[in-house]
Amino acid sequence: QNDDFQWTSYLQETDSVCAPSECFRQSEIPPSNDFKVGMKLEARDPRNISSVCVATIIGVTGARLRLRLDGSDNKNDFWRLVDSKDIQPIGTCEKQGDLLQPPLGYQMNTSSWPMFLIRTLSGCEMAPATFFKKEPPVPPLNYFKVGMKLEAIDKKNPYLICPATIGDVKGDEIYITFDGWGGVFDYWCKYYCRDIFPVGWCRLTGDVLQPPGTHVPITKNIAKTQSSTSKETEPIKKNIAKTQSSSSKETQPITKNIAKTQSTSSKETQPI
Ligand code: MLY
Repeated sequence: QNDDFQWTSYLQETDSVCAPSECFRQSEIPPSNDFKVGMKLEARDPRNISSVCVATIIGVTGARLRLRLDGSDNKNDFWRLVDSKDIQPIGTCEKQGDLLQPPLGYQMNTSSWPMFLIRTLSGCEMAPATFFKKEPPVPPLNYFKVGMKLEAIDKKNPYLICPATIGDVKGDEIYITFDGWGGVFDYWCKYYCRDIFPVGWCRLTGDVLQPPGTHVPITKNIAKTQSSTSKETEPIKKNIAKTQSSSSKETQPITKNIAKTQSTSSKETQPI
């Protein structure tokens, strides 16, 4: 998997560094994903965040779940990490004295909801409580610096995780820029956003990492470029990077944070 893109050679080619794991609101050892397609759980409705709804797992990718709200259409699927606070076992709502809500865009008459709920839950396979992991804490400070590399979800195509660069830092906000895509997909987010990951995340979780875009030339370390007055944004020919990266299976750790992760435990280890 990801045979056509390797961070190690890419970081060398771009003369850049990865954002250390301390920057992220992610477990240093990614959580295991034990969920199975078809299982049901409770999920916050992304289009109406005050509602908790029933969701079915439509797909499993890396440490993420592809979810569809029961009673909704197939055009509004969303993805959540197994340690997201937006998901919980079936029964959690009831225990708290709350009611499960129909999703925004519930396709039938609202009066049919109570019966729909009974039917959708009857005999369903409920995701066991042990599969849900605790959300990691917010890092105490915004440690991101302009030019650092990371893996980030493309919010316009949220199933995609892509190589990205910190383009700007302002207070507790960071600007995520997608390598090779010319700015169209870039966005601001909080430094503790759950949609961004350290370099190596996809390799560790088994999720798919997209290759950089080919729409604009990849530039070298933007921190360096910004600090000097001269234009030294030498474009990197993508095919060169490809040729180099495909020549060998990489066994060497990419960065300090990944090295740490790899040496402490295997992928199967469950965080607390
Ligand atoms: N079909 C879309 C996909 C773009 C994805 C861009 N991400 C990876 C930054 C398009 O080509 O517009």
